[in-house]
Amino acid sequence: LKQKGKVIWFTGLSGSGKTTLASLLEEQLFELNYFCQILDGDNVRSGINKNLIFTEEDRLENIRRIAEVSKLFMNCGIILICAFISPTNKMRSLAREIIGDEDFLEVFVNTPLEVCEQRDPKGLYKKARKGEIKNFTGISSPFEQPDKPFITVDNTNANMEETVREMLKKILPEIKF
Ligand code: GGZ
Repeated sequence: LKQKGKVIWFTGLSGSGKTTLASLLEEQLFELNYFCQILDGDNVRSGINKNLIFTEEDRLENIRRIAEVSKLFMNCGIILICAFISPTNKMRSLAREIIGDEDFLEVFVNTPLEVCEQRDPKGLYKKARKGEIKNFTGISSPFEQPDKPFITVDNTNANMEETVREMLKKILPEIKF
């Protein structure tokens, strides 16, 4: 492999666009012959983290396991693309600590709550407003903005492909030997 293992860690609200950006980034990295793997709610919370819910304690455990698994893949030279809300500084610091500061590239998807709630692709915000989902990030559970992300993406009305191409320029020097 002509690459270094790294973790590209997306943080942001539900509906902010983390998964879309992660998939586009994966596509562009594959096109350049980089070997990568996406971890997100779909493949992690349905399997290895099936027993976890959305209390602060369980979210921290969710993030801890994801970071440990990421480290194992990363040590094989794989580029991990992780897309989790990871809402607090404590959770992101834990991930950074496990993975190692140099290999942890934090990408903040800074889509405002109003926009995420307007999009509401799965109707979750609506349910959260009605109290049908407890501890919903941004509504009844906190989201702390990261202090010094490696990259901040404001994709409120941007061309996502272009956003990812820009992102890739910053990421590539980090993952080449
Ligand atoms: C936030 C929730 C909740 C609550 C279910 N709060 O937009 P989605 O649906 O597809 O992605 C969200 C996903 C968040 O899981 P994470 O593992 O990323 O969260 S964390 O990092 O905080 O552990 C959302 C769905 O799960 N979902 N209930 N209460 N999002």
